[in-house]
Amino acid sequence: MIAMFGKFVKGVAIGVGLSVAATVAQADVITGLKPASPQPAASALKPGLAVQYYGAKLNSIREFIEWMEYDKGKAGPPIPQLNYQVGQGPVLTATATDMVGADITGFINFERSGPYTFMVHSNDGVRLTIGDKMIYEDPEVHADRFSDEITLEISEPGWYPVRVLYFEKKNTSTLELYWDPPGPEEVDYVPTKAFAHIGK
Ligand SMILES: [Ca+2]
Repeated sequence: MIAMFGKFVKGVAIGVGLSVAATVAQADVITGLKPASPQPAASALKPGLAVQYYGAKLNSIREFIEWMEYDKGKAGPPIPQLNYQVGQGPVLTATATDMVGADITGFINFERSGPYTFMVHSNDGVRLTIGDKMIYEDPEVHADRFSDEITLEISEPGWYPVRVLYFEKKNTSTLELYWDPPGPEEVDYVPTKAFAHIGK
């Protein structure tokens, strides 16, 4: 009896494990992202992402969106890539070290089709949208914190619109974007060559 019971429990455990793994795998793959249409002309693209800065004491991405209805902000130097873990230093390409909202826009290039796994490291709030889909949000004040792995299944290579809403309230700030593209590359910051914006 004991042996049979043990076998039963083991069988249930394996069954549950498989179904949980299958559910997680499905939930974690994001599909249906839309490439920019039409694709931006190469001659119009400048390196990095455009950014509009707002001087505001914010507690959430929702507050930031409301703030932007009343404040046009100020354009800052383009952001070459998202690799900022600056402690108490200046936020991104701004000069301020605290109370900054950043509306970051441009394009991200997927050179090949296939699965791209992203990770976001943020402090404070962030919302990442690619190809018209929100792929990640950690919208309130927090210490440095990583997202889970976020896998995008890209069916069509090319430039995709990207928008990052981000704010730093006080003390330390971090905004990093990592990916693991299909192919031989390993996990690293999304490289500068994968970002562009329409320059004036
Ligand atoms: Ca902070």
